[in-house]
Parts: sequence; C-alpha cells; structure tokens
Amino acid sequence: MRSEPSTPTRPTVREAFLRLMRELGLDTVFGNPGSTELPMFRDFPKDFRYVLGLQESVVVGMADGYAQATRRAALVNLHSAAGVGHAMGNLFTAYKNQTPLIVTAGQQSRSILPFDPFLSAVQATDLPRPYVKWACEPARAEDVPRALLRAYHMAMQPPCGPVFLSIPADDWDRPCDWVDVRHVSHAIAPEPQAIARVAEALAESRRPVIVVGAGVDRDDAVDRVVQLAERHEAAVVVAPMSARCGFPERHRLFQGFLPAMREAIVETLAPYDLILVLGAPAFSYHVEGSGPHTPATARLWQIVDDPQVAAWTPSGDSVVASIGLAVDALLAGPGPRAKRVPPAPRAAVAPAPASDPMSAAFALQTLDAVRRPGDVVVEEAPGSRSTMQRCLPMAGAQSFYTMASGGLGHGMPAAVGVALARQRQQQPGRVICLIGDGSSLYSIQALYSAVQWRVPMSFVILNNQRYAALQDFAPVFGYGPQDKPAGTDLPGLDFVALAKGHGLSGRRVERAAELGPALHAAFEDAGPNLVEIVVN
Ligand SMILES: Cc1ncc(C[n+]2csc(CCOP(=O)(O)OP(=O)(O)O)c2C)c(N)n1
Ligand SMILES: [Mg+2]
Repeated sequence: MRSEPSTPTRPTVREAFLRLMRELGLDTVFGNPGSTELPMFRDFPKDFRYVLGLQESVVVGMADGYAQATRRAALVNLHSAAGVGHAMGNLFTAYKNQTPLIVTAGQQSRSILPFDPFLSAVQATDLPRPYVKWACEPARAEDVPRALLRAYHMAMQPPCGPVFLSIPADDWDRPCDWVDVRHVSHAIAPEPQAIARVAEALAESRRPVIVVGAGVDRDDAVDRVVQLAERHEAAVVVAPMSARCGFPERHRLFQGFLPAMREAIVETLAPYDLILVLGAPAFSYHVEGSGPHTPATARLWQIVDDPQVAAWTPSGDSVVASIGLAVDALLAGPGPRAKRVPPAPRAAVAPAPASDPMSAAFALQTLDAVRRPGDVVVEEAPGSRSTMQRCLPMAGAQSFYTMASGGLGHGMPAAVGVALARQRQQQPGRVICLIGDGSSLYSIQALYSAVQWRVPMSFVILNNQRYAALQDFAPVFGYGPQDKPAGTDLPGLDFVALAKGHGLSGRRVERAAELGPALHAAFEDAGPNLVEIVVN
C-alpha cells in the first residue's frame, strides 16, 4: 500500500476526515472492520470510540438507536460489499425510520480496481440503493473529506435518512486540503398561508382529532403537541405502525392506536370532522383495503417533513414542514371558536389473571408495575404489539422506539444504541428491550455489545415458542382454523444460555408469581441483563 506523508501545509485524507468528524460531533463509530477499512482508523484518536457490532445488522441497528436518541447523525463503518449486504435489512429500516446515518464502506485500492481484486465492490454505490438518500464514491481521494461534510448534511436534511460513502483503501494516506465545518439550518418552516388554513380549520372544527406519528418525537415536538391538543380539547390517536411515542398515553385526551387497515381507520375516525395528521403517513397500511381512505364527513390536513409522503397521500391536503415549527405556528393561531366537549376518557384495562403459563397481558402489566418513570422501551414483539399498547402505556418524548419498516432484527441492537446514547448523556433510567423470541434472533449478537459497554438495560424476551404474529395473521390469508403456517414454531430455544454465551447474566421465568420479583431484581442491576419470560 502506497503512502504519501502529509506536507506541513497539506493534511492526509485521514487527518482531514477525522478533524471534520470531531467538529461534527461524530466521535462514536459503529462498525465491523476489515482489511479495506484498516487504513481509515490507523492512529485512531483517543477521544473517539469504536463500538463493535459482531454482525453488520447489529452495527446499523445500534447506530440507528444511537442517532434517534441523540437526534444527530451517527457514523457507521462497514466492510466492502459483504458488510453492506449484511447491513441491508437494518439499512432499509433506518431509511423508513428516517434516521440520519452516514454509512461508510471500504473499497479496494483504486490502483488495483481494474483487476477485480479480492473484496472489491462492483458498482459499490448501487448496492445500498434505494435505501440511502445519497451514495458516492468520490472521484478523487482528496474529495473524501468534503464528501463526508455533504453526507452529514444530506443525512440531517428532512426527511432524514442514511447516506452512503464508498472509500477506497488507498485514499487515506493521500494529501488533501482541510475542509472546514459548515453549519446548515435544516428545519423547514410551513408556508404561512397554508398553515393559517390549517389553524382556521382547527379553530372552526367541532370535533377535531390529532393523529400523531413518529415525526412528532423525531422533531422533539411531543410537549407542544400536548399543548395543542389541550388547547383544542382534541382527541389524540397514534398513526398506524408509528415507530415512536407522539403523545403521553395516560393523558385524558389519548384515545388509542389506529390499526394499519383502511376500513378500520375510517371507522375509528368517523366521529370527527377534522383529522390533523402530524408527522405520519396518512396512512400506513399492512393489508389490502377498499373504499374511502378517510370518512366522508371529515376534512384531513397532514403536516409532514417528507415531500414524497405528502405527494402520495390519497385524500385531504398536506403541508410540508418540520413538525415543531408547524405546531408552533398552530399554537400562535386562534383557539376554538365554540366550546368543545372533550372526548370521553378510555376505559381502564382489567388486570390479567396470574395464570401459569402466563399470558402476555399479565407479563406486560407486571412489567408496567415494576418499571420506573424514566425507563425507555424499545420494542420488537409483533404478536404482542396490541397487548403492549393496552398494558404498557408510554410516557411521551423519547420513551418508546420500534421500527417503521416491518423488518425484524432492529430492536435488539437499536436498544443497545439508545442505551449507549443515554449512558453518554448521563440520563437516568433503563432501556427495556421488549422483544419476541423470534425477533431477538435476527441480531442476537447485540447482547455482546451491551455487555462490552455495560449499558443500563434489560432484554425482556417474550418467549411464546413461535412466530405468533404469523400464526395469528394466517386467517387473513385464507388459512383454516387448524391450518398452521409452515415454519412458524420455535421449540427448544434457551435464551439464558444464549445470554451466557455472550457474557450476559439472564434468568428464565415460567411462573406468574416469580415475574415481579425477577423483574425487580433485573432492574436493580446497574449493568445489562436478560429476563426470558415464558408466555402462552
Ligand atoms: C426480516 C424479517 N423476516 C421475517 C419477517 C416476518 N415476520 C413478521 S412477524 C414474525 C414473527 C416474529 O416472532 P416473535 O418475535 O417471536 O414475535 P411473536 O409474533 O411471537 O409475538 C415474522 C417472522 C419480518 N417481518 N422481517
Ligand atoms: Mg414469538
């Protein structure tokens, strides 16, 4: 490998890249290295840290959780085409989550690329498309630092998302020029006339409902949305498949969750005359539907930061804007013209019986009783999602994360990433990774990273020995009552053994009476641990 030392006036690509990383606050690298990346981190600065993921889906998932919890782009380092391949599932999820990530991947040295060398990536920038907003292999080595700055701003620009840089291994020792950090204000103010129309519709409405999506918490606007709802006595529901908590779920105005089904959405929203969708598609569907997308008697206004989503929305009108600025504008607008009757509070959920084996409802009600106010839930337990929504209400800003994509394998590492961010920010509370037995195994090596960084978190595995979501969903696709989909039972898995194999302590709970004490003990621990709950 050739090496041209820097001259007194010109730094190497590595020096300029690292200085820019530091100035952008990118001092944590999530990666899994190979030979093509080794030159990048020679003389790795002492004030940086390298968070190793044992598989690239873990790397990207951790970076996603970290970026979401810090609300800043995170840097990912992958190994050539193979590393990008392993990362792809969680890259798809990061794209759907609108998580700002700068994904770098090593490429073979430029001088041997004509000979299809070992580990070279053919059309490297095409591989992660279409799930990156921008992909670049700089034309010259000296363009690499500037590409990082552009990548950072592209990732942070709404809609946020991953971007990709392919960097040849022989670039790092080449001379280049320093690149100074530039700041870009990324927030988008709503067009004044358009937001005035929304404010007017809200003031005139007799029964408004606000539909909150992940964009609310992403833009740090949960508390302002609470103010808006209270001012208008508006009902609040969560958008289908929302990946974050947009409203405190014990609030008197909170009315529950929209399913990802067209007819059911129309039915749920039928009592309202104004539907204000904040930071969500209107709407995300999981199955086919027919008929109207919104009730005929309601007017829909959507505020989103993603022009693509605004473009495909089938009914109503949209304003493209940052949610926080748009809600600020609505708060400055008129209050309700006529007195409003607030929606009736939701009925309390009955306690689930303490049966053996336990129900998921009992397990989650017990978890709700044991967890503490500052704790954060990162969830991936598809078959228990609706039970969680009933039994484990989330507190509001930065209290809940799941994936927007539907792709499993995000929850385990994302929880570690959120815990790493909270550890760094010295925030109190634990991260609770609530995860299905099946889901946990798509990126189980996240356990190892949790141990290495001693993050305050508990993996709570809901072990029902099956892919319940698929078995429960089968009738929708014409399966008979006795007709179980092939490949959906998961017998014989031992999560305490899997934890032990990664250096993590775990306990298995089979009896209802033991669950409360076991969760208490786990949550008292300063470091990471695992609780496997056997449910029916
Ligand atoms: C990457 C990926 N592969 C497969 C699926 C299909 N899938 C959806 S839910 C599910 C089962 C999840 O099982 P588990 O985590 O045990 O939760 P449960 O359904 O039992 O609550 C599967 C396999 C998916 N969504 N993503
Ligand atoms: Mg399961």
